[in-house]
Amino acid sequence: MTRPVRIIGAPTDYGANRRGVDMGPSAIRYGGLADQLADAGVTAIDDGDVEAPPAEVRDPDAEAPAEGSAKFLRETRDVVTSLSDRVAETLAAEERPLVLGGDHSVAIGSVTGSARDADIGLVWFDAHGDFNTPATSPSGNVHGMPLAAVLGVGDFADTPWANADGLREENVAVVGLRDVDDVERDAINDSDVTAFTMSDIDERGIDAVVDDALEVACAAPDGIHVSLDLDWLDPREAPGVGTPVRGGVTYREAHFALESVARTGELRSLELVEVNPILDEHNETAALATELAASGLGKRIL
Ligand code: Z70
Ligand code: MN
Ligand code: MN
Ligand code: MN
Repeated sequence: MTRPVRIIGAPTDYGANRRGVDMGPSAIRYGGLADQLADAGVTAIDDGDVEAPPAEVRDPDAEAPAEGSAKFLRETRDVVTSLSDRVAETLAAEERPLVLGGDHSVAIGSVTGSARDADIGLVWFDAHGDFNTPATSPSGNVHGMPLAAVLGVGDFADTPWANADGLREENVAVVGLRDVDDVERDAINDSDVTAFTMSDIDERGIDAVVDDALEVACAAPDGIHVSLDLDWLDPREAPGVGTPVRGGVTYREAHFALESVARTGELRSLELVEVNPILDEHNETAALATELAASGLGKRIL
């Protein structure tokens, strides 16, 4: 199954405190995405970006959540709603969406679009749990909430535009955790999501952990969405991210994980988020994102 890939940019940092991740889609394209995909033998069509006005011209509190804090909620809803449509249309055309963020709140659009009229699995590679809700968030930053949002956790149960129809907690795996808030930890443990920390990877190795994560996700019948937050990697490999956290996976471990994704033959949609060109060194994090996409999309060495 070598479906053509449709690239869809979502240049936002509404979810991330104006840190520069809105320039991610440009940096990833400039970092050699087209060449990497061609090398991987993938036919790619670039669909441009969804519309996302700069944060400066918007009011972060134009729409307040029922309880707690969620900044730029109105803007986030507008962006993820159009992204969700584009992802669903891409899949309906038998193409494979490759979404470029943007902060991780864009995953609400990617996942809801991918899980429209389909029962999908989800693998979430991230240093963070992204399992806060407006009521539990310490920051009000929506990029700390997208996984809870698509699963309808807490107040998100009453936020229809954020919930993914064809996604069950039983088919979700999170890999690489090392920075989780206390309340968030309880919520993850109370859920049916399968979560692996960096300590699990230290103990069992990347192969065993990624195999388990893929088994959880691939149990869903209609393929998997892979959401790759570049802060999953160690900041030595990926310095250009919104929130660097020491102790992440290595270059080799990351490639191995994405190669394992490709080997399942179940990849339905992919996204690369939280690339921050302002904090990057010579665009190396963006270039690494393009390499990892190629691995996930089946680039062969021999
Ligand atoms: C913290 C919060 C965070 C990045 C998610 C951090 C969230 N748990 N940071 N993704 N890059 O504010 O919710
Ligand atoms: Mn994230
Ligand atoms: Mn993260
Ligand atoms: Mn294996």
